[in-house]
Amino acid sequence: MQQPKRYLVTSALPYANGLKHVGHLAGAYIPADIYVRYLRAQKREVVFVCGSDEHGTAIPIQATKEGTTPRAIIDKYHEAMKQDFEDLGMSFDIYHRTSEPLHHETAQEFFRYLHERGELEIKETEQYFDEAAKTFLADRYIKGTCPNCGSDRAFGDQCESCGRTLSPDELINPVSTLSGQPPVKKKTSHWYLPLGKHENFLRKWILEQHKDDWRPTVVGQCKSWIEGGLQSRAVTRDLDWGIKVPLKEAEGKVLYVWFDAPIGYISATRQWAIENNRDWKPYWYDQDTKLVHFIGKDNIVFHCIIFPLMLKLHGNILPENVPANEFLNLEGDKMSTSRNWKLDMRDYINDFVKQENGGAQCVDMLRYYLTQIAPETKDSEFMWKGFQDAVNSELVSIFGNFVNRSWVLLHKLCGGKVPRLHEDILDENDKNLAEEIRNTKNRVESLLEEYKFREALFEVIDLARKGNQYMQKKEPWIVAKSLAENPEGQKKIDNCMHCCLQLTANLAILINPFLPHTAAKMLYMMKVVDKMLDWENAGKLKLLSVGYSMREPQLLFRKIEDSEISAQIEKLNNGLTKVEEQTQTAPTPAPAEKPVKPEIVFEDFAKIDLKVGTIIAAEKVEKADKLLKLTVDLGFEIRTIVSGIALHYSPEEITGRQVTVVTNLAPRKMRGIESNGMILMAEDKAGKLHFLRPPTDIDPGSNVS
Ligand code: B3M
Ligand code: ZN
Repeated sequence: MQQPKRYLVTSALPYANGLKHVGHLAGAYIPADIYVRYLRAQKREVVFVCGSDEHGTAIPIQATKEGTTPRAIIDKYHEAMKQDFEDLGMSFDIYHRTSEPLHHETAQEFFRYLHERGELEIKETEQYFDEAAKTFLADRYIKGTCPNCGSDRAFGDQCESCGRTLSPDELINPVSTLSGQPPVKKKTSHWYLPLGKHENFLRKWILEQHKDDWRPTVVGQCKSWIEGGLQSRAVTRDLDWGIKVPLKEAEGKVLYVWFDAPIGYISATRQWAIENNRDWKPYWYDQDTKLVHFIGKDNIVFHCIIFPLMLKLHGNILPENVPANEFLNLEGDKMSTSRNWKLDMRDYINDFVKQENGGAQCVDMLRYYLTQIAPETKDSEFMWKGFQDAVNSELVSIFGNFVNRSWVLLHKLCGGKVPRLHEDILDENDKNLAEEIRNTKNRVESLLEEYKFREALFEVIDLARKGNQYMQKKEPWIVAKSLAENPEGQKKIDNCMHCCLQLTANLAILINPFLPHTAAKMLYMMKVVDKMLDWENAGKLKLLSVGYSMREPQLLFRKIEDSEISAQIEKLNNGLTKVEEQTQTAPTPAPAEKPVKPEIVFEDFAKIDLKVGTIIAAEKVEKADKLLKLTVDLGFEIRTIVSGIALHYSPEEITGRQVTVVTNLAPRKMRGIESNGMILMAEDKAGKLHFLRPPTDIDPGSNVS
């Protein structure tokens, strides 16, 4: 695609049913914000929209939990989320909400259009109905026993213990959560989007046209959906919270939340246009618009298959890219609201940003760490210690240190004014530095255009690192000591400081999309206006004029103390125990067996051959949703091992991982595949399986004993 005329960038609309955590922030918000800030610095025309998703069963369920009305819930969490995003520097052009009349109209018009053109199917099905409460039951309102793990805490859409996606019909002994009674089946009609009918379009558009420019994880998920057979999807529900289906014959029915929510991007654009006296239509109809959706991986199907199909049938443009992120874990475990194992944006704001030594620098510290660990290609891990390291040994010791040293030395050795450059004595180091600045600009630019934010940020920090190395080679403070004997030395000092300052100005431009508050502070110290941050200035070496005076230096970042980290870890663990104690009263299937198996002698143990192996390939086993077929490198040979971990890991995320293998187990056939060994796994309380592996990679084939 040539340069588009305009950009429309969206971040997933968060459900207004609770505060959002930093995993959400890292997935759909910070990357979008970086991208948009970069586009704005490029002077491209861009609108960045987001807003609260205020429909769906999640809302009335939360209302019941809090003993209030759905309306009160959405008002409360809409305001809270909006504030949190603002506090963390998200620069939406509009943060809208799907409860607005404009959105209701937009979504109803959309539905009517598809309906009138015959793009929707009507089907009669039997669905669970609660006779006491006189209402059809949404999947979430039905509880029962999980057919997969036996937990009695499974819902009609998903099992909370093993995570398996369910349909209400799969539940054993279903009961309604409203009345506690077993529901009955009753006939009802719904409108369906026939995905199967459009398989050719979807295949072509995703698996051919976008197979190279979309992230492999995104294309992979779409592929398995398409290959799995595209079923028609109901776009209406029997529910009283939501947008009314705009048809007489649809009394008591609302649009399915996943039908209306993405249309929220359109209504947000419309609202933005009203407020800014602009035309919204080109953003949704003009092929010159580049539409990019930033989301988390759990929303891929909706943004890559269902919504694009809706857009196509409605005559709109399609997204150019959907850079979805994988998940962010916290301290070695999945983030979870129900278990309270999470870090809410609000908690970080209160504990860091709003503290006396906090402020904007703490916002940038979080933005930095979340970008550095962004789960772009696989799940990643938020570790408090990692946060501290990133801040103290990168932001403070590399970036902050370079900027600060440049400033301090400028005041000490050059009277606080930009010294001139003496071309006659420029040396290799000076020239290399100039070259590095230009190259970094180009690299950061192409990485950002490819949505590789992690790598782009690394390049910026690396440039600061090179600045430090340059200064270390030049040692202007040593030259200054012998100025009395060697007055020519001042020229060397001038050159060094001149180059360092031009580098500092470049660093401000390059860091701006990632850490906007830091860039602003640097501008203040340089006494220059915002205009300097225009992207076209990056790579230039005459950004600061000779003789220009600078302010006294200020530190860009503070250090994170050990005590702050241990306090956070303690808080996390305390929060977790509380919730686990509460849930212990619920009858969970207790482990019946004794914790330890009968005693064996050493010789028994020694019979088992354990070795470290590396998974070099993995794929799903057909018609067996628990099994993965693994190809494992054992150093001395390559083996096929079938392992029952498919519900816990995707093939992509485990390829390349080291594992412990029982290598002398007799071969066993599973689903027609011969398995030659077994992978050791540990199971945690929640039933999640974890690999046992060396802390860092070692040679495959190494013995384990
Ligand atoms: N509210 C789901 C979520 O927050 C949903 C996204 C809608 S984006 C149009 O994960
Ligand atoms: Zn289960």
